Amino acid sequence: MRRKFSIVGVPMDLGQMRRGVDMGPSAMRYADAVKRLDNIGYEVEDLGDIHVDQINDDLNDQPYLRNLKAITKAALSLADCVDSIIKNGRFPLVLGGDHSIAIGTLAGVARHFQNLGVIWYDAHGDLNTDETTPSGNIHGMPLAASLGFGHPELTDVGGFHPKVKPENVVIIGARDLDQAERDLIRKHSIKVYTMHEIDRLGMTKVMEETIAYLKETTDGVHLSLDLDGLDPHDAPGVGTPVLGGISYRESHLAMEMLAESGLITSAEFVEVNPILDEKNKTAEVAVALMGSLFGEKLL
Ligand code: HAR
Ligand code: MN
Ligand code: MN
Ligand code: MN
Repeated sequence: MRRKFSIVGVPMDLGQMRRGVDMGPSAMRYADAVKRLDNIGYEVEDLGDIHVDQINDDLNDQPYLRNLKAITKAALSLADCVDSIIKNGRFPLVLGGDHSIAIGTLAGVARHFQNLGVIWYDAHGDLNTDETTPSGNIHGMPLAASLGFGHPELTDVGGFHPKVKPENVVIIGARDLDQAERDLIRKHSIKVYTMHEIDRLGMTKVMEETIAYLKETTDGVHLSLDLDGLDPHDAPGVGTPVLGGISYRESHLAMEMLAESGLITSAEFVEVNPILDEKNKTAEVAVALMGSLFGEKLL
């Protein structure tokens, strides 16, 4: 793993309807994200936040793609930022913001890999398009967009698509999938560990299989960790909580196994909403998981 980190925040809340998730980057900084990595022994720089327009003026024009313009504009800035972080030989760590930001992160990361792997740690598939979305919220679309499915303004951020191939994606923690998302998963044989497989196999086996699967064919792996992948008891500060999620300890185990694998080449932590949180608990959980992901040991 690269030894030098660059942190960038994306104060984005336009991909969904609940305000406050734009304060996620501040909440994770307040929970000492920088110090956590510094203590492990990395050189860390905090680049501050990407600019996000604070207007919702396309709300009524685009009911199936709310705030499309502001979201794609921020995605392009983020892609350029992530691109230059990697060019500088550093590890990009992106703090969200709602999950729509992954479109920009992956647009930046994918310029550097022929066969990028993606671990999508989430209660949701985020595999909707403007034609299937039940909500019009773009945070339900970023994985589809990165696979090249959906509106061209989302799929072609950065000027190319797809950013990732279906066979290089692993979804972990899914428990709230729309029918069109299920159809897309089957059609493209995307590997998914739903809560059923996590219960049945245990997180150790799930991560062993995930790591072995991605190791085969990928030349880099991006971790996109939506805090709602965790159970709402452990991560209450999220806009779309779903009961029956991955526990705090299982999540640490997953991160520790990823650290051991040395596979992860970029990461983002998204959907932390401090307004909905209990005393910044969810941001603290996110930062604790960063600790494990980047090699912190208990002993
Ligand atoms: N599938 C639903 C939709 O498309 C809900 C998506 C909620 N997404 C997130 N990100 N919180 O995972 O609107
Ligand atoms: Mn706002
Ligand atoms: Mn998500
Ligand atoms: Mn989610």
